[in-house]
Amino acid sequence: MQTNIGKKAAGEKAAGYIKPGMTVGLGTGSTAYYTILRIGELVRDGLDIKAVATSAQSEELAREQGIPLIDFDQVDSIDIDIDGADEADAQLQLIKGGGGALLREKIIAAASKEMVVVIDEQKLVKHLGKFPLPVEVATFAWELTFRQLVAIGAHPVLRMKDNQRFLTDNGNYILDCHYQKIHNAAALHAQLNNVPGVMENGLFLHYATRLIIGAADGSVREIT
Ligand code: DER
Repeated sequence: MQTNIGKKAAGEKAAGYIKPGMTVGLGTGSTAYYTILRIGELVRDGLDIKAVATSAQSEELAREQGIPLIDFDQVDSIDIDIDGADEADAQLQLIKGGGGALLREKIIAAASKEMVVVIDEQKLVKHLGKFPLPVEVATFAWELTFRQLVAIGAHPVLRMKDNQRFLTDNGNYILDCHYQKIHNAAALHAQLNNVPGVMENGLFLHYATRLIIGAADGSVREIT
């Protein structure tokens, strides 16, 4: 994978907020990838943490890096969750799910005291919505859920991968919803999650506490 300097800079910077003894949420995607690699270095240098992963992909990477993973029945609370995003605005509202991990990511984010989001500068937007909003739906009667989403103006498209219907780690489908511009994210979040068959949507509105933005020259800036 070609190194994205901005993603690497942001991902590595986020690892600096981890303190000994913390329970850490490991995000998913090509930016959180750099965070997990950096955490692996810190663990090998003696950093004492425990972690939970937001996807099978991140779990595998964490194991490869020697990061101690724990089961959720051992988790009292998560001190810091570090994850990527597909779009972020200056109010720290996010669209996530480009990697298909949104349901697990939101469960972890909601249980975390802090959520540090790491992005390349191109993902910082004035208005959410240009990136299609991922919506995770049950496979049962997904066509009916699809039609319900059409009826509320979501412009859904079933996500495919290698000419197959994409399946999330949870065995669900993703419908990517093309809004172009989202005017009232809170209202849309409620409307989508009110549709029977919808498991979760990729709007993360009240979780992020810090946004780390990496630039192509390797510099980073933060919004809190
Ligand atoms: O699926 C997700 O929400 C991931 O965090 C992902 O979309 C983030 O994107 P990245 O691969 O550009 O970091």
